[in-house]
Amino acid sequence: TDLIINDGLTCTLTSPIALPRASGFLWNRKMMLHMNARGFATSQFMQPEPAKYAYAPNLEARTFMQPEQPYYAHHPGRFFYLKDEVTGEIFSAPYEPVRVVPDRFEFTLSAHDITWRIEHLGVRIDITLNLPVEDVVELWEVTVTNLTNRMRTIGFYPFFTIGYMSWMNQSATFDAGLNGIVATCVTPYQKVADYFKNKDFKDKTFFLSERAPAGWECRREAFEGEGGLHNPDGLRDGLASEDAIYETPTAVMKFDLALAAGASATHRFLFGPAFDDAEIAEVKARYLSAEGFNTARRDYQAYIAAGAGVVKIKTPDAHFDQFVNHWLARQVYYHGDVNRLTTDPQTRNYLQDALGMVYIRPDAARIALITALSQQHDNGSMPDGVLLVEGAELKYINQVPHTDHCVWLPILLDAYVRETGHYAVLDQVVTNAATGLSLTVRARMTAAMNWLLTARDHRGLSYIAQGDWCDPMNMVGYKGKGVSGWLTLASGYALKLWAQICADASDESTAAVMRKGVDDLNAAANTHLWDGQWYARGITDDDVVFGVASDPEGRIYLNPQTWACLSGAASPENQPLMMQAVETQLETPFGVEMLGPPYSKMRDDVGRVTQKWMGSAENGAVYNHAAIFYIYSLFQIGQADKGFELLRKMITGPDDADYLQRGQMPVFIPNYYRGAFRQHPRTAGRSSQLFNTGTVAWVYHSLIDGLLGLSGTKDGLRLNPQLPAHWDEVEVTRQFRGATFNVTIRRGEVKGVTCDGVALTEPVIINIDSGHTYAVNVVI
Ligand code: CEZ
Repeated sequence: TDLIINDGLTCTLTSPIALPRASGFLWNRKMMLHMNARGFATSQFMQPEPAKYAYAPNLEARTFMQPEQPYYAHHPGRFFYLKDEVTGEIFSAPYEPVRVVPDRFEFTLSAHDITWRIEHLGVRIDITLNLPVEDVVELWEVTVTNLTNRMRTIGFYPFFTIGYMSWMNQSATFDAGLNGIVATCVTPYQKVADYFKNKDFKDKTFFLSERAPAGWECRREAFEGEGGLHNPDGLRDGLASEDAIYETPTAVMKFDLALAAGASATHRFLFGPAFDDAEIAEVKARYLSAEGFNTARRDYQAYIAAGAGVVKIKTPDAHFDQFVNHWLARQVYYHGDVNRLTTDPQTRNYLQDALGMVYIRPDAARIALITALSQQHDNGSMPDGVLLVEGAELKYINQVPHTDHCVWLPILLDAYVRETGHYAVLDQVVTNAATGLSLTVRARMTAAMNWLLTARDHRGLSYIAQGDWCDPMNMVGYKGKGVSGWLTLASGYALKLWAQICADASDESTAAVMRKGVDDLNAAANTHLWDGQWYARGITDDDVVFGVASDPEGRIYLNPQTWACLSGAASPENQPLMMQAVETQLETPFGVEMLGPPYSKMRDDVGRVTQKWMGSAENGAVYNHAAIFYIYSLFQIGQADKGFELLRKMITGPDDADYLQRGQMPVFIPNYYRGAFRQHPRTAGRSSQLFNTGTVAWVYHSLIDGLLGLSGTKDGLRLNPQLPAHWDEVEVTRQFRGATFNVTIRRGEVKGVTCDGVALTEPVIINIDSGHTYAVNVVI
């Protein structure tokens, strides 16, 4: 039935109703737009904290994207009503608010734009949405074409919702000079201090047209009238061209199109926030023309192309290739280049997003590492968030003490030095501006690892405070005694990586200390957390071990098993036991769940995670971030078949049944698919649609170090592919340290590696000549 047509460069959804939450996203350095196939939108821009320019129709708490983002009839969106002025029939593109299923519906995502082609009543509407690289403005181009062979008179009504801007002051008017509707508000506040903070805010929302409209309306209620959004009075009675004066603003314009047979008309619009009319006029001058749109598109394509990543693949699984070749790097780049559009990213997110950047723009990864280290506390611990702009503050979750942030430092640094060979970074001096302490990266790393070693209890297990990687695991250790099994093992892995980096950098003495630390951590975990078939998740303030066979809920958690493989705590005898337990208790057709069975009620010695809906997010969803840790670890222990099987499940499709169940297009990996497969199969697999996730950095990392096995070492490129058994041949183009490697991996009798025709004794290519293209054959 071809619900989704995926040709790699573009991905098209052909129904407005089969996947009602299907979505794509565009971003630039100052804004992000999450666009739903039916026309609903969630957008934010930075000033410098996240803000909106299109609001809900009622006063809302400050919220941006949510998992399984709920939409409703009046949800903010961008819509185009069309009316056949002869018959009076109406419909709206892309689909909302009229909800007439058109004769043809195509919602198409590419790396740099979002387009629709809608056909109905003998009219075609082609809609293109672009963002520029620098400014906060949406660029909309709409072409209406008469598909019949008679003359048509069409009323064309772009309808951009503005919503309830402010209870203090809101209005909107048509500005003939700008040729657009400008809504104005005062961001609500009460504290005097906020007046001074807010006074430079972009409190205007503009909707500009390139052509002069025949009519307009700024009042939401008047436009909708008694007919409502599905059949607004404004379309029946004509637009009144009235201002909104402390009435909820909207932006509707009317254009009378007289189209001969086959003729079309193109309209361009701008939508966005501004400080004042002068700024709107500037944005208008820059963009609102065919040339302005074209320049913006070219620049934006170049921006996206700069994030292309370091591998292109051809495997027996074309659907997998399309995701890896066209979409994966883009999502990694989004995270790493704009830090999820926050001014105080969680330290662990910041460092893992930078892990992805190692393969996209290694310089940016290094800068992130240095920025994070420059905010390290003098005792070696890391703050909960990294402040990125002057005046930023730690907010929300970053006010809750978590103990894992140091773990992510060596994970990032290891990937960075192996990819770039730039070990000199270890000697870079980093000064903490707040405390004045100057130390080398090397010293700061060791201090962070030593902090992990000291923040442990009498058993040698790591304190959890109010959370570790799992944010909502906030009540295991809030009294100061509870410990995290995962963090104990993750600390082991972190120290193991740091030991290796030190050894590679000829610092054997630190390496030895770190290896001893790893042994201690692993021994403590094996003594106190091994439960017979798997590792426990932790021990509460009241000394209750949890995540164990005797627990009716939360019996097994994925993360401790994963990191026991990474740290080396899990013996080769125990690994298969754990894998078996994971397979029978956590695997689902949509991937592997992060704990099971999900909690059905509050466990107040575990915390908020147990209050989330079962199978959603950390309470036993297929939480892809945890799943990809597991996958990475499987490749590390040579379990390529299971590793690939689970990796492949992160991408939806290509069969319709899977698309329908998950509701997600195969263009990004969401933070979770619903779990609780064994309790609630009806909803299992449903996508969160949330594209903020540490998953994607680790997907890249897993491709490089695992599946494709084309990882950096100190001296060169190591070839250690781990293909699933059902793959016989793979071709990869790998960029590495300035050189290009065309690698063919195939199964064969005589194993070994040749490089430019020469057989290698070790599977490592050294003395790499940047600029050279190598031909590499690997027989496995
Ligand atoms: O946030 C993510 C965090 O950004 O959850 C991960 C954590 O490692 C990331 O740092 C696992 O807990 O309830 C909560 O506070 C949740 O923890 C969410 O905020 C969660 C969201 O799903 C955002 O992706």
